[in-house]
Amino acid sequence: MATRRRMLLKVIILGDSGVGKTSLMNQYVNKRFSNQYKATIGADFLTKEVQIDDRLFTLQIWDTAGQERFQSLGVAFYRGADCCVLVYDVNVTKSFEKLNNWREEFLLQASPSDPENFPFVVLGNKIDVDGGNSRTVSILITSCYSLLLPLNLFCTVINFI
Ligand SMILES: Nc1nc2c(ncn2[C@@H]2O[C@H](COP(=O)(O)OP(=O)(O)OP(=O)(O)O)[C@@H](O)[C@H]2O)c(=O)[nH]1
Ligand SMILES: [Mg+2]
Repeated sequence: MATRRRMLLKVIILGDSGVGKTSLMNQYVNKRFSNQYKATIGADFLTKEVQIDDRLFTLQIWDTAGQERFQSLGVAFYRGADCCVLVYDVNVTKSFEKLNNWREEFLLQASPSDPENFPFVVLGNKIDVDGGNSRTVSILITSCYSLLLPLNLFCTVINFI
């Protein structure tokens, strides 16, 4: 039986400092969560094997620094990305508004061959905080944003928040 090559998929996680990028990656890969905040310095990756149908993939998940002063590695590692996860904190509107900047910066630096169809995932984190009472970014707004993202109409939505 012919063996098929395992595919490597490179995923970049971007978003403001403190939105929970490192926590998400650790939870997804190691199933561990810590309440302690330790700012990411530079960037680092973890890998995870996933099976989709009968194919095995290795996800190389890059966690990046949200704080500008810690973005010491530059953004050279954006290149060759297969997907970009844009993370915001549902309790911090600013972190949602900043998603466009992260997206634009990513497209600029990664310069994917087909930017209009590049897969982005928008992820609203920290929905548990204060039992949801501190939430400032609604599910509706996020859904609109995600739907309009490929149409390049997202700026309009952001301006209406
Ligand atoms: N309540 C709650 N706290 C969270 C959640 N995700 C992360 N946190 C906390 O939020 C803080 C920041 O999380 P990090 O994962 O370090 O944030 P980050 O986006 O990696 O931040 P930078 O590395 O500075 O870019 C930590 O104290 C986490 O414990 C969540 O879903 N719910
Ligand atoms: Mg981090």
